[in-house]
Amino acid sequence: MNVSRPFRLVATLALAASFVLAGCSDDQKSDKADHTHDQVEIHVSDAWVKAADSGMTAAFATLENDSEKALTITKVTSDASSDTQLHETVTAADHSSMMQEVKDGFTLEPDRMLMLEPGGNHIMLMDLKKPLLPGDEVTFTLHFDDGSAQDFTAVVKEFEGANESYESHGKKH
Ligand SMILES: [Cu+2]
Repeated sequence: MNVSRPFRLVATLALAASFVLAGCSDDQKSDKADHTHDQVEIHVSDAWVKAADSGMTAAFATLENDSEKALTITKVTSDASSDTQLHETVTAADHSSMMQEVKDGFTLEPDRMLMLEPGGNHIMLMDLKKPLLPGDEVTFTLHFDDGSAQDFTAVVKEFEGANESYESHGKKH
């Protein structure tokens, strides 16, 4: 199946990366820091958005911090929505899950991955400007706490799961 392949590849690379890191010398680390100075520091893969006609939807991706320092994503913006938020899924006292905005953003430690996925952390598009149809591409900009920013593109897909949580979430706003 096509969809599962990139995910498996990323997971395998991440395992390999953490294994190599354990034996990494200081020289190699400083080389890498110089090398990535002016380059993309978050590696984004498997980026997609749940198709929706209007209102809210969510975007998901695998983010990997390729730099040597912790990076905090303070906000995400997109042309597709007038209001875009970073959300986490938490378990309430009654064991139901609900989503809420992450006020402090997402922090990625060096060489760590952040999975944005249905039922977990995600990017919430609060107010779509136009319908997002399967196959459309949406550009997002990640804004970091040091003032830098990075774009990535996500493809729109049909997704049947997680409808209930998105709807209950919407009533809170
Ligand atoms: Cu949400």
